[in-house]
Amino acid sequence: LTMRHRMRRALEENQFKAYFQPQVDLATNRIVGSEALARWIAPDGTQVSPGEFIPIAEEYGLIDEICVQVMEDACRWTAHWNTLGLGDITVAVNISGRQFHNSRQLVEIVDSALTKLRLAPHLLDLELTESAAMSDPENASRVMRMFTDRGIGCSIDDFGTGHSSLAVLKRFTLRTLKIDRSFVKDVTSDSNDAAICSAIIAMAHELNLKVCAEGAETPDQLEFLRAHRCDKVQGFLIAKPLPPEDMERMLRAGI
Ligand code: G
Ligand code: G
Ligand code: MN
Ligand code: NA
Repeated sequence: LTMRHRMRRALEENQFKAYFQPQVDLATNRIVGSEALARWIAPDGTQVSPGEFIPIAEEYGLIDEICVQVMEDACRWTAHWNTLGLGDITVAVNISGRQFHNSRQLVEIVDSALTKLRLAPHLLDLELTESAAMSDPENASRVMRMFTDRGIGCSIDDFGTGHSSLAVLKRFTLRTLKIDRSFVKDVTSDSNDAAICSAIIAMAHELNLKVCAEGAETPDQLEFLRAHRCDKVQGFLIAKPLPPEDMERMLRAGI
């Protein structure tokens, strides 16, 4: 069977799911949301990583259909968690540059998922990588405005790695900057990484944006980020991307 056939069949069988990596608010130490990460789970349990199948799906023109499955799964679980009375639980979904370019489709996918799964728009965040945003900033800016007009949040993912123009950045209607995990990795031992992280946090706050750091793996990294008033953090220290049942267990435990 060719890859295209396998993907088609996987789509028909709803094999594309969302896993959830918890995001902790550093001021309160509570889980306040998650990042949804796509997983292709075959019936025998084998998983294909999105790093592998997203580029292929884009090439075959199947990215929108996969996005629908992952977006709906992410919204369904998040809407469910919001009925548990644990406070507002957000979800951030990754969007590829190609989809941002195809904005009519993307807006339809997002609108229909929110309506179908009854998730409040402010609980959804869309993540676009810095490199994708900067490769076509006029379009990115226009599409972000369409989403923010609906109350949906927009974030820049992998911030610091994608040739940002600050002149462009200031025109984006963003909610959050996500510090790339390459800067977090050595933040407690490399003074340049420490300077970069604290500068990104300070700049984001001056621009009235929230900051989420990715890839925290040690308590020292977490304490550095807290001391520098980073808003949110995600990383293996807290949890790896989890199946929804495990994410729900963490939410209920109030970690
Ligand atoms: O979870 P993992 O480390 O395998 O993710 C690999 C990459 O795939 C990450 O850079 C992530 O941003 C991207 N990714 C994960 N889920 C999605 C998705 O639903 N859509 C898109 N476009 N990219 C995703
Ligand atoms: O590009 P994006 O930020 O969406 O990528 C998310 C990817 O980063 C996921 O595949 C996830 O598995 C991975 N990731 C999340 N937390 C950590 C971490 O603490 N350490 C490492 N090495 N990878 C992480
Ligand atoms: Mn991301
Ligand atoms: Na990232």
